[in-house]
Amino acid sequence: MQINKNLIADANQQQLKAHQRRLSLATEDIDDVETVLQKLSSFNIAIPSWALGTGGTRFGRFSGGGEPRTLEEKLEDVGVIHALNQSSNAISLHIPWDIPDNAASIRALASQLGLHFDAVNSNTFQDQAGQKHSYKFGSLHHVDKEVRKQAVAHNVEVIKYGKDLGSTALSVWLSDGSNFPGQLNFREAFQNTLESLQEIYSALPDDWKIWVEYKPYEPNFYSTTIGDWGQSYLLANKLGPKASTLVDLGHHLNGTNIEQIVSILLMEGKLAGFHFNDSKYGDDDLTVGSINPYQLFLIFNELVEGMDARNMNHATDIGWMIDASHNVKDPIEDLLQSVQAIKIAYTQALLVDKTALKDAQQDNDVVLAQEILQQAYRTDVRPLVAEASYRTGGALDPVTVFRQLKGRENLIKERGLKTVATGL
Ligand code: PSV
Ligand code: MN
Repeated sequence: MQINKNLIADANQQQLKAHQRRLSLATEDIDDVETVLQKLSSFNIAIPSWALGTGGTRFGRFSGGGEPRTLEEKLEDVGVIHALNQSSNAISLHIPWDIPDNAASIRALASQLGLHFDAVNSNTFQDQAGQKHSYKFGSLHHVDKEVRKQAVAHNVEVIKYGKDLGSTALSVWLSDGSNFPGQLNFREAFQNTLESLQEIYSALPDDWKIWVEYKPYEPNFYSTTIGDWGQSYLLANKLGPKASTLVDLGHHLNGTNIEQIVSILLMEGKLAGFHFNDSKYGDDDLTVGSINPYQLFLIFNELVEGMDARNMNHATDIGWMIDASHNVKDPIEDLLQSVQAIKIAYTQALLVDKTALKDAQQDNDVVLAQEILQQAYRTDVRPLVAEASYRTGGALDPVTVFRQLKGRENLIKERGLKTVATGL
């Protein structure tokens, strides 16, 4: 299914007057509205191919209707999201969930939809049919060299798929770890991981990067071999300039100060990118901004400050991606909500009075520093986000328009009620 641009324009027309009223109120106190709008318009967040179907837990999965059955249909769904918000111009593939059998035609379809391919993700956390060695006890860290070789070969194969599609980054998340004390020699597991990653690193094309994701627990519950940002950073440093750390917001223990982690990684030039989601307890994979939007804002505040300090391009110098799962929501609606939440937090961070904040910090004026941050956070920037979308041909209100256009009903008509997307 593809969304007709005229229908988006018609829907916008109905909301335009109210939008313009809200916009003029919202921009009254903002100095350089045009710069903010320009930055917002060029900001895009990649959609993971595995988030387009309904997720589940180990207790069950309640599939929705009209889920994409093929990679082509997943691309179409991202095309729908992008048509509505003009901020999701890339898709990130997980191999082997989404093997592009015919790279040329997949690339052609993507570019017809205005999309390109973000990082490709390898998968050595599940066994695939016909696989020689099992990953039950890990992959890149495995005690058996043959298992490590197989996992390295898989990553090299994923790079090849990515090359054919025009990707320029390999994203590696390992579930390698241990379930019980004594199961694993931590030092050897780390060394094995490093050696395996070095082999993968040497297979990277010149213009490629490798992003090393960390996670404290799950599926292993005693240790994870790349369990936190320190371990990932250590590996990235040992690997070299093409390697950096990927931060998935759900991969921290409760109370962790993620904004501080982000700030230091950015300062060191080792922040690869993000997997955005939200959580209350752990790796909950909830809609971005649904639980703790203030934390998201604080993260963006560090990002904007840190990127500006290094003269970076906000839109392209960091890999922005969602990594969420939707057990009870329509995946497309959920992803639209997530992208909106990210754009809201980004806009609020752009509005922080940096000079005043710096002065307050210099004066140890703690109260004023908080006031400055919260002034930006409490600004209703939704009209600016809507305006940026409108100006680039998207919908003023993407979720409402998706519903008005009967997006899901049409997908069900096209694909059927009982479809299940590949993925977790
Ligand atoms: C693991 O929890 C993770 O965050 C990794 O990024 C995986 O690739 C992704 O989720 C998909 O399951
Ligand atoms: Mn992730």
